[in-house]
Amino acid sequence: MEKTIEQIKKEALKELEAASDSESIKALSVRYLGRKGAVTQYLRNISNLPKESRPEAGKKANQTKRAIDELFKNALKRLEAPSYETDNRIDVSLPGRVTRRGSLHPITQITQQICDIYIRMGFDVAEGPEVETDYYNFEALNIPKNHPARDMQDTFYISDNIVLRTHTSPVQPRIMEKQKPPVRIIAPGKVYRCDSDLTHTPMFHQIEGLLVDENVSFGDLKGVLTTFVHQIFDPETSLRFRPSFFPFTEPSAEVDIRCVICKGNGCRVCSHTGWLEVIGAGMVHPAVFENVGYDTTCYTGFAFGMGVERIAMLKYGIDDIRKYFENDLRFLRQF
Ligand code: 2NM
Repeated sequence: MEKTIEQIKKEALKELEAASDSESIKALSVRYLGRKGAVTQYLRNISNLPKESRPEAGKKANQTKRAIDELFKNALKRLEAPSYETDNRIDVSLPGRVTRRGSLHPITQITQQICDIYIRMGFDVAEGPEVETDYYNFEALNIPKNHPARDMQDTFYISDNIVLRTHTSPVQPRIMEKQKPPVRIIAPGKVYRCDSDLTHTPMFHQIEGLLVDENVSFGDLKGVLTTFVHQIFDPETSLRFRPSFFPFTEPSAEVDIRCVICKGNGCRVCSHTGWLEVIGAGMVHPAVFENVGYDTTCYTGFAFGMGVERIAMLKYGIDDIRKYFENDLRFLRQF
């Protein structure tokens, strides 16, 4: 008597169980499902059955064929899949994968270095809001209503009376309103101006300083800034103080240093002048003291401000300010 399809399946399963590698499973597949395979033969013989039983027998045989095929395929897949034993064994003697340590952004590093120098000279670090009122950003600092800095083209306005601070100076009147002299503070932080080209970004960093006490002179200002320049650049660096103008200081000065790139011989960085402008400074204008309620008959003070990006560019020889803000790790990892 011919074998039933169930018997064929049973035998196939038994043989599959005994097959231990993919080659023998493939051979089994040929023996059962191939052109001359047992299942194929069985299907062919259905045409010899009585007409009434053919559809039922055909259906059942095809189902069984698919079931056997699936079993073979799954068995093959299991054999070929990577197993913990053969492929994923952990070699505990391999060196570990090192996670690269991040580092502080160069602007953060220079900000900390600058602050450290002033902290050692007795200054405290003060901070204030980046979204500032028109009063503290301009009015309290003696910057008149028609001053070009207040123009929409230079200042980001949030509303009529609220701006993104254009300098860190507003921190100074905020502190002076709360604290009587002596005051010795530096204010580091982000500032914003409508400006964007090779040498300007709409956000940049400033550090401003303020010292108020009895008998503070321009000589004290020169001493503090000379000490600062000698510590951040080189103790041999010469300085020069040129007359200038700021609404919040009188007299005012631009502080130049001997070019750190060419040592004064003239190069592109210093526009062949041998000097670099790095700090603005002056004696605090009496109007600023009056705005915060300081007695101008007994107190004087000086203030100064510098751009952190510029100091970092000169210190590290960076030629394009935009490099700070592109987040290119090849640049950032150098610091
Ligand atoms: C500068 C230059 C000169 C400055 C003045 C004041 C304040 F509030 F005391 F009046 N803060 N910062 C100042 C003075 C800033 O930056 C180039």
